[in-house]
Amino acid sequence: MGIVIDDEYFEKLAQTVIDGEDEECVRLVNEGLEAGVDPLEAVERGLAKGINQVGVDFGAGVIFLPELAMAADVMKEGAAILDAKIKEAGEKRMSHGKIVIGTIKGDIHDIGKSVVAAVLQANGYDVVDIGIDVDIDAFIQAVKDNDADALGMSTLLTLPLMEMEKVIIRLKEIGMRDSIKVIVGGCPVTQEFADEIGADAVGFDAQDAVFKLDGLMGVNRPIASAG
Ligand code: B1M
Repeated sequence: MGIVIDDEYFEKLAQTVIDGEDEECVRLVNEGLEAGVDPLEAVERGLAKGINQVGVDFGAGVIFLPELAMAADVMKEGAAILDAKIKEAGEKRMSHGKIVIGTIKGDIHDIGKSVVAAVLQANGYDVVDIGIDVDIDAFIQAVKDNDADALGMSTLLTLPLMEMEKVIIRLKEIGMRDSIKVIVGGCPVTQEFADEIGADAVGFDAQDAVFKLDGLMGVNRPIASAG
């Protein structure tokens, strides 16, 4: 009998991340896809739930960096399969605009940024993902090279947060600020912070990033959806 996509399925998926069980994670992801699971739901209700629990345990000193890293590897493996499906399921007809996206300098977290990139792509944006630990010059160069309409910056760390403002200041200095929309995101990024540094919008999760970018780019759609 095939697998059933229910609360128990998402809980099991989350548990594979918590337990660092990569093979079991990949098996559940693939079986879930065969059974018709929505890939974004599998990320959000399954993998992300697991990694968030791991983050809480790490923050509380219950687990340490090796366990955190192992859980992250499991999450990455599962998310890579699901991100590919999210992109495949996306609109292929027209582009709503081009966005360069990366994680700011000093930060190597890439899972959330990659999920956002996949969901934006699935929703009709051309996405240029320039990776992690991206410095000011690299962001600016990528925007120029790709003639981008928007720039997305992600971080999960509090310490390098001001790197986002430095990029915006550089855009102003070189006269490019008015020709590009800037969206920021990641767990320490609040609306107040985004306003303070002069970003155009903050995305609180991947779907919210689509919603906010649509607003900035003047895209109207009944429902922002990856499916
Ligand atoms: Co790190 N880490 N980590 N970590 N890690 C956090 C962020 C932390 C909160 C854990 C904790 O202490 N509880 C803490 C940060 C504290 C702080 O600064 N406030 C922390 C720390 C301290 C660290 C190190 C410094 C640990 C150390 O070395 N002592 C180190 C950092 C090194 C560095 O970057 N220079 C470190 C390293 C790592 C790993 C490498 C082990 C691994 C990352 C692996 C990887 O990415 N390849 C890791 C992980 C996995 C986490 C947690 C547990 C999970 C992050 C994640 O992938 N979430 C995290 C705790 C937590 O967040 N619960 C933690 C799942 C992902 C789908 O969600 O990334 O939030 P998220 O993305 C969401 C939204 O935020 C939003 O949409 C995404 C999809 O819904 N979003 C955007 C994100 N970017 C966006 C951009 C947008 C719009 C929306 O527009 C452009």
